[in-house]
Amino acid sequence: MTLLLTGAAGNMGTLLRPRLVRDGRTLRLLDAAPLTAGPGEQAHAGSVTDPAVVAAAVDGADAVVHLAGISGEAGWDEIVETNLTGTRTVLDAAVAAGVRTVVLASSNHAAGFRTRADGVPLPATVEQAPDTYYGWSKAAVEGMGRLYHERYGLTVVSLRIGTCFEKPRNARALATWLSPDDAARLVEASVDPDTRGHHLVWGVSANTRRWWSLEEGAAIGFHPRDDAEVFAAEILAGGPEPDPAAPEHHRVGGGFCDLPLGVRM
Ligand code: 15L
Repeated sequence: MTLLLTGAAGNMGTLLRPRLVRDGRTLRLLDAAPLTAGPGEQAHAGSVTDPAVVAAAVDGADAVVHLAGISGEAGWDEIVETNLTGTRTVLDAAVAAGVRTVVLASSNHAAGFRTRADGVPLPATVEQAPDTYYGWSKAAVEGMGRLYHERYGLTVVSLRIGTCFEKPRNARALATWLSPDDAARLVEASVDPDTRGHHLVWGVSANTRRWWSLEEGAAIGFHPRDDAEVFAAEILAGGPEPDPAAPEHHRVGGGFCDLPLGVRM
């Protein structure tokens, strides 16, 4: 089985690589930034907006995990070029190469203005409400995934990823954290040959303070095991409990909802 990771040198790519390498699998890595392939890996250099580069990387792949993109607020042109043109290039190449499954890294910020008032647990299919140009680009990526599924029968799993770092870093992330191990479980469930069709799933761990639904993930076999609560004492450091009614904790996108539009973070 050959699995292509775009954006393999980025934050999530770096966390996922060692967790996705296994016997019988070639992990193909694509990034514009330099990469050194380890055992079981193959490196491809270049941009996801370059059709020739992407076609070569996708050739022979069974599934693509498309992580490449700008991962926070930025100027309009760079967001459109990298996140939208990049995703279109990857989807076109996947269809041309007969790839079975494309996993799209969306973000909670596609629905950043949704709140606890929209449902607890909040369905992964809750209507989009982007909080930034970045969140809007992820909403568009989800729509593009749906388009390519409907047109070409490609299996597409869009992941509304929460906060994926080695450890949660603030009180909000006690609810929104996606542990690296759970991120790998989510990718494995998404690329499993039994997962077919179109799916929209929250990328979140089994956090005690989670308020986003795990139901859609469970439907494709994603069963997270980690809980950010083990870091709660360290993060809250004896301070007050976070107020779920405060905007940071009430809105899906937290502080992104107040960022100036188009300004790189
Ligand atoms: C995201 O989409 C970002 O890529 C990441 O850096 C975090 O800010 C995350 O959302 C979050 O909401 O915590």
